Amino acid sequence: MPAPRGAVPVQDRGRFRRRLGAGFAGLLGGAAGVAVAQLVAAAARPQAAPLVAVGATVIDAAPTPVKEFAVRTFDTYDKPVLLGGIGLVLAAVAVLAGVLARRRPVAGVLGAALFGLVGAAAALTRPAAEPGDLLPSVAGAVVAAIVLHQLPRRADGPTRNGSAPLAAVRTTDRVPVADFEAEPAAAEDPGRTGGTRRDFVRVATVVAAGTALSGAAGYLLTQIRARDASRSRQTVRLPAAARPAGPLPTGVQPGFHTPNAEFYRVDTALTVPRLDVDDWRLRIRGRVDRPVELRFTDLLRRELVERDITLNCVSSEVGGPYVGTARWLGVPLAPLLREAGIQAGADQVVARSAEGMTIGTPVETVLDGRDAMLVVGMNGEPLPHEHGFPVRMLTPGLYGYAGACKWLTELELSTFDDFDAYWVRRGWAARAPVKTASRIDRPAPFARMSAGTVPVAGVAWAQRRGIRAVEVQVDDGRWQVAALAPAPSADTWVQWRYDWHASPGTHTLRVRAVDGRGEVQTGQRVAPFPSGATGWHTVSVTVA
Ligand SMILES: Nc1nc2c(c(=O)[nH]1)N[C@H]1C(S)=C(S)[C@@H](COP(=O)(O)O)O[C@H]1N2
Ligand SMILES: [Mo]
Repeated sequence: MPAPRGAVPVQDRGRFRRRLGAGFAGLLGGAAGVAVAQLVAAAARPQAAPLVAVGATVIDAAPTPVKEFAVRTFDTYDKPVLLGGIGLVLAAVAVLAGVLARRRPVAGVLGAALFGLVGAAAALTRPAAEPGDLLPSVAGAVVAAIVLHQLPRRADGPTRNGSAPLAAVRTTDRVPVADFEAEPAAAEDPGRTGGTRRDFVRVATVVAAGTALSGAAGYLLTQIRARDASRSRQTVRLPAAARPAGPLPTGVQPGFHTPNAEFYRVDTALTVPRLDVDDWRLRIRGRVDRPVELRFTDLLRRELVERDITLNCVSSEVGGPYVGTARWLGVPLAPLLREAGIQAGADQVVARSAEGMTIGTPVETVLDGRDAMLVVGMNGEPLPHEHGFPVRMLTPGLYGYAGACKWLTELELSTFDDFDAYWVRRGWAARAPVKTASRIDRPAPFARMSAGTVPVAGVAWAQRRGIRAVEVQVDDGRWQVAALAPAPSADTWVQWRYDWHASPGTHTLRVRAVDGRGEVQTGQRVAPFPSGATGWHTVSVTVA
């Protein structure tokens, strides 16, 4: 190396800069690959996008405690956090591939191939995968491979043996000491190094522009898809119910129905499945005498019922937010299954969804007279996409993971011995009746208020059994009976209220319910896993 004495720092800095450039080139290659993969997926099948498929695979593979931690820590941001994490790992790998590819372009190709393999493997092993789902990953990998092969070495200028890595560079017998920026040595021959840098910048610019374009096109396609899907939803005209729910009993307070936009959402879907109602089919198969396939219009021709039903999630903590009540319009499920002819021994209905969820419901709960239904309407409109459009299942009295499959596509009559549904495989209870629960909504935790009469209010629920009474305890005092608003049925929550004569100081408010069978809600604190939380909701407040 003809590096002059004393110029070592400059040379080091030059090498660092070349590596920086190569790392940046790697990042660009990764970004280009992802953008192209997303674009191809947006055009073909959104769920086949490598980021989404890898994310979904991570969600499915994550042990239950990790999932719980993620939901607890990040709440509804768990999915963006997951995608962000995957993005960071990807970026790190891309930078590394770029740095290595500066001297060995084949390393860049290998890095890209790895990216493609992981993405394709994830996409192809999704429960609802199709062979074509490997295309987005392959397309992305090819683009990333080309960029990672061509760009990082251009960060380097002419190589040691004098052969220029690109035609535009004039050969020289001198190794550029610093070619990425106008360092002293480079300044001696601005034409040569300028050419190298210019070529790197030119290629990088083209790649960046292509990446941005692909990204924009992918985004646009996604928007168009969403618009088409919402059009499909808008074409739906729901018939009136043969058995409507009727007006709410007088005395029911505002807020009884949870508006669709505020209804909690719990699912494993990284992208909301947006199904087209005309393409939708429901197969009823398995241990039935007459398998059937139904279209959406077939469902609407049947007798529809309308019911107020409270739905809640098993993963909700005591006092947690994953509970809501809606007016559901749907097709009663029991007659539908009976028509298909349930065979002796079948004790589990396995519901499958468009994105591959499986939810197992005891056959007896569908047939015992409760309003188990295939829901098509929610609070007066077609089901929102987030809540399972066009059709979801709903089983009053069971937690959502055991009876409320969204984006429903198949009902298989099976047995609990033969099949473990998604959450059961992850340790959650196979049979999951809702536990009696109550919640204080007012006052808010740690609220400050002045002495006098303070309304304490909230909801209590024990679907199928109903709520007989709600009691409130202040500090360690006697349990006081709260006033209950009427409820349309045992399948909904009940609004309660207790007028508390608050005295100055810090106080603890506690609530418990008594279900329709006279059983008092247990105060024993139990975590949501594996069959639902128990314990009394407690709120501390300060009275001035
Ligand atoms: N396809 C599908 N259906 C699903 C789920 C899911 O992840 N995928 N989650 C279940 C769970 S755990 C609950 S609590 C309810 C929540 O329904 P919601 O999001 O409409 O409130 O949907 C159930 N149905
Ligand atoms: Mo749930």
